[in-house]
Amino acid sequence: MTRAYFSLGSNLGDRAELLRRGVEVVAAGEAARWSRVYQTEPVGGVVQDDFWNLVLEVDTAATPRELLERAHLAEAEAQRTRERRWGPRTLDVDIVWIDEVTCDEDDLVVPHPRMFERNFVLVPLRELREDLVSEPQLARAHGRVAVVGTLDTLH
Ligand code: PH2
Ligand code: MG
Ligand code: MG
Repeated sequence: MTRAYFSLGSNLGDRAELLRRGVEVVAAGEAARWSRVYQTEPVGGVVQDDFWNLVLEVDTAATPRELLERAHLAEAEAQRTRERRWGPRTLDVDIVWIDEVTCDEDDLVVPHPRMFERNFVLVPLRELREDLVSEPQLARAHGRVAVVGTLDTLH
């Protein structure tokens, strides 16, 4: 068993519903908890609507590759199309951290190589795991983020 952390983001369609369904698919019945939902400034230079982002924690018996498959399944179910890198999307699911695990493969790099640059990852992650994100790391990260509510109450 290990503990894995996913960043989920949406800026196209019914963001609350897409995030709720994404959490369900990625958790796949395993014990899970998740941060509040944040409205976040798009990172990456493409002009687009703000995202809603959260971080999901799953206590899992799955391998990193099985977790990546779950992430892809959740994105496919959200009918995500990949028109452009860093552009608008119905649902993006990235593995950001797995306790005691590092991976360096073409399609799976853990910890996520850009997580420490991004407030939309660090701020919700810190809600769940203060020990993983230090004050100086937070101070160096970029992008406006603001709480919009909890997944259970948002529409
Ligand atoms: N995802 C990206 C690119 N930029 N910006 C925000 N605020 N939130 C995201 O989830 C996000 C992004 C690529 O996956
Ligand atoms: Mg991403
Ligand atoms: Mg992704």
